[in-house]
Amino acid sequence: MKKIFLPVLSFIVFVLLSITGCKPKNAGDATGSDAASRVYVPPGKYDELYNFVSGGFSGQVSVYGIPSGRLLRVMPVFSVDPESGYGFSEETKPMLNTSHGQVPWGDQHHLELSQTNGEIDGRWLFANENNTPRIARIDLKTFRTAEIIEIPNSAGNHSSPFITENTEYVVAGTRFSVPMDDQNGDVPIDTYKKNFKGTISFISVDQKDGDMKLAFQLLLPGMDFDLSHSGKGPSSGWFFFSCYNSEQAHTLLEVNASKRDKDYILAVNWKKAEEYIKAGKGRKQTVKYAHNVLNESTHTATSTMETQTTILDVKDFPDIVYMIPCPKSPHGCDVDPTGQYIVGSGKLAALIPVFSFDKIQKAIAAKEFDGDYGGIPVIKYEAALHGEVKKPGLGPLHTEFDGKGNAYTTFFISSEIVKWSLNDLKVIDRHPTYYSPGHLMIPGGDTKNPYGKYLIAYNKITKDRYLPTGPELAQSAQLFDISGEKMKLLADYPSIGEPHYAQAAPASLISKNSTKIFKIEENQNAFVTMGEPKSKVVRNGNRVDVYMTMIRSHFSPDNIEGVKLGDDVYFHLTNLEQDWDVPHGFAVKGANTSELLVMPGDTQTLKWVPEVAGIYPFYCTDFCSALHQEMQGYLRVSPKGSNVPLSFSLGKNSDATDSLLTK
Ligand code: K7E
Ligand code: CUA
Repeated sequence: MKKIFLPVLSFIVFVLLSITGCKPKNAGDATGSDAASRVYVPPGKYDELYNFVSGGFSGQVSVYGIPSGRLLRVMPVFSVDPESGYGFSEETKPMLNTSHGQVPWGDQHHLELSQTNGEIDGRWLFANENNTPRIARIDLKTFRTAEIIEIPNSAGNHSSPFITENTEYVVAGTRFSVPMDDQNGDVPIDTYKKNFKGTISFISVDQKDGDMKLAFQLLLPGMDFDLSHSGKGPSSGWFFFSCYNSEQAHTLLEVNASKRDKDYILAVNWKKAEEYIKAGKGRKQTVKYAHNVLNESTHTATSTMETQTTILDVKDFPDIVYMIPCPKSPHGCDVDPTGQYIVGSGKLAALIPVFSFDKIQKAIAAKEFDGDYGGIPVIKYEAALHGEVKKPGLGPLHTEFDGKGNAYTTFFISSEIVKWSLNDLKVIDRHPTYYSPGHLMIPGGDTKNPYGKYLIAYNKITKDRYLPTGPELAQSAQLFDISGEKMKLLADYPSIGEPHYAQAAPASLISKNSTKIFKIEENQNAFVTMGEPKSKVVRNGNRVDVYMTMIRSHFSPDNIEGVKLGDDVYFHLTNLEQDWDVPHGFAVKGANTSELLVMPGDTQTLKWVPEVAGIYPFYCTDFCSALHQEMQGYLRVSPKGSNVPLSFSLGKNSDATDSLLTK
């Protein structure tokens, strides 16, 4: 035991030391001379591409323009957003419901744009959440989170949400193996090998409205699934997942899951699995997971607790999955645009293996196996191998493609991007990154048709790239020009949270569908106020509903009396504007929630429970007009049992008392 332990440990120490010593020389002036003009987007002009970037531990997704690197928006997805009221308003609270109750935060790593025939189609953006396993669908008409589905039998939903060529499925592989949800999970941790299982979930996507459904799950031996990509072209109908911890360790994984020379890439024949499901195979399992959907017409999300999943134990269906040995602790698992080559990036490997789909198929047909792993046939490494990229760099993590036969891989430890040829597997170019890149992204770089002009590296370490901001620094993206033989660094820009994977698409694909306003006459929110004359305040027991409108530059009503302690007050704000870019905000003193930012034609509701009698001002938070500062009002709260009648008004300016000013 000790023999293995020490060399592995010293290698890891070396790796860790390398991480802190990774600053390349001449970090200051690595850009080409025309870099400024290449990224300059003049005032009033649009960027060429939308870049959607995962927010990591911020739980959100940000949108940048490329090539300028300008931040266009942060879209709230898995974390509450006090700026918009997402997760605080009654309409959006259900989006963050889970089987564990309301979860206000998420860890968001990977994004996938929807595809048709293996190309980006600009309809939806899918996002994963690791910690409380979930997948979100963002509607690219509104840039709003439209749906979130929780995934049962999973923990650390990392290998997710990778999609098939026609967005038939979004997949989700569990990082942590765990006891299945319908089993007693109260087991000793050292029974990992017996009780802990891995799963891969296939979530189907309705092609019309995008609605997600947990179609089926594959049950696999306990280990960690890390990343994945679907096949395309010849490998259509297949999916590839990197797996580490084939050692099945449950403690000190940095050592104990780094022992074997090779872990695996799991090849999944999902078409076959789908056939079994259609034939009624698989075990129905009772589970509990939330499915949250935003209704476009009511502007209101609902959360449904689903109770069933269908599990295919791959032991019983041996022609669904195969293991391909892959050195060593693979992270990225990337499929080239032709669908022929599968690239595994072993974090601790000194080479990059490239597998050939044709060879994998031949090996399966000829049963060129090297035993099995938990009942899954292991294809002989050489039989599946197209070839190895020798001495590419240290710590390969992720690979994307330019559609011209080249691959680009990030190297975390040697802090560089390496361009190599898929054809002869020779290194063509290398360029330092500042510092330690994780993912990289070429627009469309994981599709059949990459837009191979730019490459963006998302770096894990920022250090001295920007003005210091104390101990906490923004993470850093770096834009490269990859149109020529050599990569050229064009720009650095900070990013939000911790970016992992990203996607990008030509701007025209998305901007043409972008919603400008919600049509007020189509607003079917249960608490909409269709015009100022309909505004009102209604008491029902201790519930007070305020049907309030917003328009430049007042609320209606703006004076409310007769609310009492013990009441629950619901402010239903309808923004009556029908112009692009005229939101109004709403904030009331002492609210324990957030503001609401209400878009034109939208209705949003804030629940507020007053705790002390008195006068509570409310006001518009968004500078909406020259008289924005006049957009305000008062709410009077009286003690419990008071006989102040419920009343509301707008523009009644008579005075019950003499003003001090006129005395
Ligand atoms: Cu950051 Cu894709 Cu979570 Cu690699 S993962 S870096
Ligand atoms: Cu409405 Cu400011």
